[in-house]
Amino acid sequence: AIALAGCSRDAGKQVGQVTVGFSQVGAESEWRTANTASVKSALVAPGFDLKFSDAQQKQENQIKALRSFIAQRVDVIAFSPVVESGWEPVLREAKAAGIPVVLTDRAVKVSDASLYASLIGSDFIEEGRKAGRWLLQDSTGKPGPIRVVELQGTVGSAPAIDRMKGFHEVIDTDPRFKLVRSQSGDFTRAKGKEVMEAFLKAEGGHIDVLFAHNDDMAIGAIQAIEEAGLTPGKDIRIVSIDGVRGAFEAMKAGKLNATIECNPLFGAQLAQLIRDVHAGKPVPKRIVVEEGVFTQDQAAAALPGRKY
Ligand code: GZL
Repeated sequence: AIALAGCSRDAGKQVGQVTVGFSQVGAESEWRTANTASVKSALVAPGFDLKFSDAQQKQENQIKALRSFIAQRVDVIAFSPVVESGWEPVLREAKAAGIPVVLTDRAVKVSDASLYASLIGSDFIEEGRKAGRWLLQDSTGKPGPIRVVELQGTVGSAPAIDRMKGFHEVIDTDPRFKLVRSQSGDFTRAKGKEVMEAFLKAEGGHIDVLFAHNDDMAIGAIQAIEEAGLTPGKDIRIVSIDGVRGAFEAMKAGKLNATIECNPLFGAQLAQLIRDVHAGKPVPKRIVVEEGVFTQDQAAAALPGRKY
């Protein structure tokens, strides 16, 4: 019995402990950092043995991590797919190895939905709609044309595809809005600033609104707008998504007009989902995280209570 207890598969693993392999997108934004903290606080805990990997926003690193988790024969694999496509082969390998997969935050495009047990995360199309509805409401009484530039998230990622879809579903109904530029800033402050600089050079002072798929790109763009001698939040109204602390600080300073909350703090829900999947219990295919909308006038009061 003693020899068996020491065998390689379960060395150091307590009875009843769930070994989880988690592949995170990277550390590209404040949102991602908060999400990692939430996942780790829930899974670096009794009952779990967490193997965590950061992919630096590269799909090949995520696929390598998933293959490593399969080789280590973890009990459950969880990951936030950096892009929607290209996952079928490795997900089939996980299925063949009998290892259930949980998607967190972002979706995948696969022909066989049985390749993953559940997706827990936000409804990005609705987040895009909320940004569009805020812009419509904030443009009441304003004449056209209202010239809009858009900083897209990571090319091919579910949030970038869906936020764009939801935003345009709403504003394309109003002929005053003209989308003059739309390009990816890869969800980072640095790239957001760089692309906004290019937009400003190309469009001069003829930009009325910036829609950024996340707050980090909006914060980078705010720097570019100021360096161009314009006033963010006034000369160019800005709406972005995530609701991170930096966005509340920018709104408090009058430089950002609204942020659509995208809640990263689903670690505890994920832990319960993983327990249920491991126990073979039926789980919902889609778990949507609840979230709100925050505007400039609410920022100062809301800031102290923000958890990320
Ligand atoms: C959204 C998440 C996005 C955030 C970005 O759930 O996938 O990735 O909006 C992050 O800040 O980089």
